[in-house]
Order: sequence, then C-alpha cells, then structure tokens
Amino acid sequence: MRKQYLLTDDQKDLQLMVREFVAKEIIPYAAIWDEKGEFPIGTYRKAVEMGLHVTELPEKFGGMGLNHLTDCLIMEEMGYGDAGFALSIGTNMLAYAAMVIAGSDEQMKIFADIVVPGGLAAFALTEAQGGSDASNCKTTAVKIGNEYIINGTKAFITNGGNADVYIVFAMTDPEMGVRGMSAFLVERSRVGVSVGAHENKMGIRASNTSEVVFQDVRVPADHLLGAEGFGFLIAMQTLDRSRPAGSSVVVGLCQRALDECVAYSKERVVFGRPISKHQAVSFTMADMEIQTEVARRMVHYSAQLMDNGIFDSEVSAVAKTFAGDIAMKVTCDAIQVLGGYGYSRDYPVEKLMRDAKIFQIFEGTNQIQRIVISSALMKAK
Ligand code: COS
Repeated sequence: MRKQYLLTDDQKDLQLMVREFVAKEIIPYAAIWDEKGEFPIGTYRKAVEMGLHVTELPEKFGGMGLNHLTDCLIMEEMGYGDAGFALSIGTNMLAYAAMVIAGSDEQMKIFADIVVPGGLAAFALTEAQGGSDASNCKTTAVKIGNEYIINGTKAFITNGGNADVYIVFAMTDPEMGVRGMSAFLVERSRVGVSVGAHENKMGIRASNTSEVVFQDVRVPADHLLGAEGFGFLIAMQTLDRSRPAGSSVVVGLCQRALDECVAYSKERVVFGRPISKHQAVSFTMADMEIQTEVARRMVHYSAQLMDNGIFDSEVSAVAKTFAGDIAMKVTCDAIQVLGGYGYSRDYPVEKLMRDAKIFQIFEGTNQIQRIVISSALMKAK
C-alpha cells in the first residue's frame, strides 16, 4: 500500500521526484549492476546533483536538512529500485549519524566538505573476528603528541573500497574493554589507508563491501569524535539511529516484490483465468501486502520518534528485525507467485530475494536485535 495519507505536500513531492529518478536511472540498470557486482558511480553522481546523498545533513553544511521520516521515504524509493545502490548512498547518513552524536562543528565541516561535492562515507566498525561482538575490536589508536596513530583492519565495510572519509572505531585503551574504544574521523587521503579484499556477495551487489586497512595512519588529535572511551557508545547509538533508514530500503524492496507479483498475476492465465483470480495467489499477495505495510508503519514510527527527540533502541530493533524477517518471506513468496519465471534471472524477483537476505544480517544480526529487545523486556518495570 503506497498510500501516504499523513505526509506533507513537500514530502509527497520529494517522494515523487525520487520515484521518477529511480524509474529512469536505477530500475533499468539494476540487473546489470547486479551481474557486474559494481557500484555505479555515474548514477551516484546524478543522485549527488539532486542532493540525495546528504539528505539529513543540515543545510548550513550543504545538505538537504531533512528529518528522519523524510529520509526514510527517500530510502524506500531507492530500495524499490536497487537495495545495493540505496544502501551505499544511505551509508553517507550512517556515518553522518555518528558525527551528529559526537562530532563538533569543525569536524562536521571536514566531513561535509568531502561528502557534499560527491564523496562517499563509510562506517568502519566491524572486524573479521568481531562481527556481532562489536566490542571485540583489535584496531588500535595510540596517542603520540598531538596525533593518533591508527593500526588495524576493518571488514565488511559498505563503501569500504570507494569511500573518501571513514568513521573508524579503534581501541585507545585495550585494557578497558568497551570503555576503551574511541571513534575517529579519517580521510581516505591519509597515508596508510588502503583497501583490502572486495566481498563477492550474494546480493546487494551494486554496493561495494570491502576490507579497509589502516597501517600507521596518523590523524590529528582533533579528529577524535567526542572523548576517548566513548567509541562503543557512539557506535551503538549510531546504529540505533540508522536502523530505521536501513529498514526503509527493505520496505521498498518488499513493495517492489509485491508490485511485480500484482503485474504478473494479472497477465498470467492458468485454468482459463488470470492467476490473480485464484485465491492461492491473491491471498499470498494479500499477506505480502499486510507484512510490507506493517513493516513500513513500524519503520515510520521509529523514525517519527527520533524526529521528536526520542531515541529508543528497542523500537529501532523491533522495526529492523520485523522488516528484515518479513522481507525473506515476502521475496520467497514473490518467487512462488512467478513460479519458474520467478526463479529465472530474466525476471527481477530472484534478485530481490538475494538482496533481502542481508537485512537479517547487517547493522546487527536479527539475533542481536532480539538480545536488545529481550534486554529491554527484562529492564521494563
Ligand atoms: N545505547 C546506549 N548504550 C548502549 C547501547 C545503546 N544502544 N548498547 C549498549 N550500550 C551500553 C550498555 O548500557 C553498556 O554500558 P554499561 O556497562 O554502563 O551498562 C555498554 O554499552 C556495553 O553494553 P553491553 O554489555 O550490552 O555490550 P556487549 O559487548 O555485550 O554487546 C551488543 C552488546 C550485542 C548489543 C552489541 O555488541 C551490538 O549491538 N552488536 C552488533 C553490532 C552491529 O550492529 N554490527 C554491525 C556493524 S555496522 S553494519
């Protein structure tokens, strides 16, 4: 249900503008990007011209200054076209979220001066041995004089290979565990920053996911975000804030799966009737609609809470988990509706299923989200 009763006229206009962009610049090319496994930098530049890469960045820094809900609307439209592209562009705002939490105006300016003209940002938290265990961080940052020297390797970093600026999490005091982690703004141009292996992924293949290596990278002390020891908190709060926008991408993906099914089911005739007239198919699509719409409402609710200054990890985790889990069901059902054609790469739905899977894994697996949710249940009075 793409009915948007409660949106403002500005939000509806923006939504339409992005929908047209997606129809013209993304949908016709998504299968090619998927095949090649390459980020389409030319399309990114077109999105940059529209400011879609800096949706939430305040206008005073050159961004669009949109709120979380409006960002979610844009991300849903992008996800409708290609989840990999949507996630790459959205990762700019994931990195920005860390800046909002802990960055100074001077640091924000450094970030904006790189990203606004068309740079890409990345959020470099995950390490090979860490994954869900985010505090298991081996990257170190040692302060010498007025500089930090960063050493370590980050893994599975979205935009890792083509980012121009990274938010890097490193241990400034490894003895202190989660309280020994700090966050840094690191420009790609610094000596010692290099890109490691590129992941050859099952889905979201238009997004670049790579290792990033930091070898004796010197950054000025004023590139520390917030204070030493607050890195883990910054990381967790950033993910709380970014999960609704990420989940919007998969809501868009589910909507696409449903629209493909509706169109196909009206054309495909079996036993003398279009398959849309068979309840086995129409009820499947009704269930897809119910799940997609409930996910959308949950995601919008979590964004609206943030727009009202309420940052609730549990709400964010519920939205992320529900959207990611139903996406697997919705996209598998879409393949079933299209039958053999759904399983074929000549039709777009098998890609949607491959793209959907990551939403149960990244930004904290859905098992980790259940830790967050169940911990909130135990704490509730
Ligand atoms: N907001 C604020 N504080 C938070 C927080 C949040 N969302 N999550 C944790 N904290 C605080 C805790 O309150 C705790 O502080 P105190 O010791 O003062 O009570 C501290 O951080 C450590 O928390 P905890 O003991 O729960 O840490 P764990 O190492 O057990 O890990 C999980 C907690 C599993 C929730 C965390 O590691 C996580 O979210 N992992 C997933 C990482 C992830 O999303 N990776 C994707 C990377 S980017 S795509």
